[in-house]
Amino acid sequence: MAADISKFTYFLGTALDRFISENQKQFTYASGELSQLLRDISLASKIINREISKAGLTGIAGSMGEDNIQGEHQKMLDVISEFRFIATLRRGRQTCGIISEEQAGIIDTGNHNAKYVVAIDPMDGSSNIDVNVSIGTIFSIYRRISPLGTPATEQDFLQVGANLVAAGYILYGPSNMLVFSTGFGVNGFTYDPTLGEYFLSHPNMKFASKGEIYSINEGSYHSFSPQLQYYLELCKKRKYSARYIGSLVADFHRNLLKGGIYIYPSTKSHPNGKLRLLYECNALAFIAEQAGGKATDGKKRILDIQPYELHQRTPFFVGSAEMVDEVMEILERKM
Ligand code: AHM
Ligand code: MG
Repeated sequence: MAADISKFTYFLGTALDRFISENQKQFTYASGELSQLLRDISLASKIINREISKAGLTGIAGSMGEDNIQGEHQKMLDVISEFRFIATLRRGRQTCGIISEEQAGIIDTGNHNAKYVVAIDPMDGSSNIDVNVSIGTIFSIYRRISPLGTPATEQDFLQVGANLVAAGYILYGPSNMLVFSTGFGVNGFTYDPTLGEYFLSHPNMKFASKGEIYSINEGSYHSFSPQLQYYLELCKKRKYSARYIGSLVADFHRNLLKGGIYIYPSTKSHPNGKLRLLYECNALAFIAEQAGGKATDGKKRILDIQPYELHQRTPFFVGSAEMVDEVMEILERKM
């Protein structure tokens, strides 16, 4: 009789590389370039994961002592992650241009014959780096509009989110995860650092239609609209759990797995909220919709917003469909 080894081992799912090759038909233009681009993103994420895992020892957990182009405090890992992504995408040769949270203009990769542009927040939630709390990377991939053989233009990036070819995030948490969609549902891959590979661990991820978690920085309660304050009181009356890591990727990921809503609203001082449309909200809105959830700016679908500038901000309501619908209905009330 064959020995039963199931007690001593665990099942390893499909490796990312195999998943990509087996699902080539799910890549809108299926000529191999987008597959290679996703492989490049996964490679950069492994390098960044390696840097993060020893950040406290190598002295890269702190600040740069400078602000980025948006006037926000820059951490060393913000800069290192951006460097790694740009270098990997440049070498991968599938991207003609990149925009990033850390730089004002388009980064020309020199690969002018490439078909894709990437909008990326290389290190999101960077205020959590110093305290060893989960952080993430968010990426959006568009097919360029400008002609092949020329540098990427602003118009390549100023496309509605509905045009996304693929998007996803990497969560650097207790384990490292890559979650992405090419428009055929959402799949999550967990990194095995001993093998240096991502394996499919969360196939066909779905938002529950409603949940009992709300994620918002309630410290700013007094600068929210009366309608939003009313919704938050409702959440409390219903004894929903308040969960806010302050790392968008981690908050979004938890709500995706458990059901819930993440809100970064407009405030009196920041009428467009804080989060950026092109490299934060669009990608997560795409994932949310592919997982059966919803994402709006409080009035309209995020993926329908026509961008007019690269670093445009938007209020953001994302998560379980019924929760997003309910808050939208409340926001319309006269109070
Ligand atoms: P960042 O891209 O500069 O890190 O800012 C985005 C982060 C999100 O991850 C997080 O949800 C939010 O900012 C937290 O902001 P706040 O501290 O205002 O609640
Ligand atoms: Mg960010």
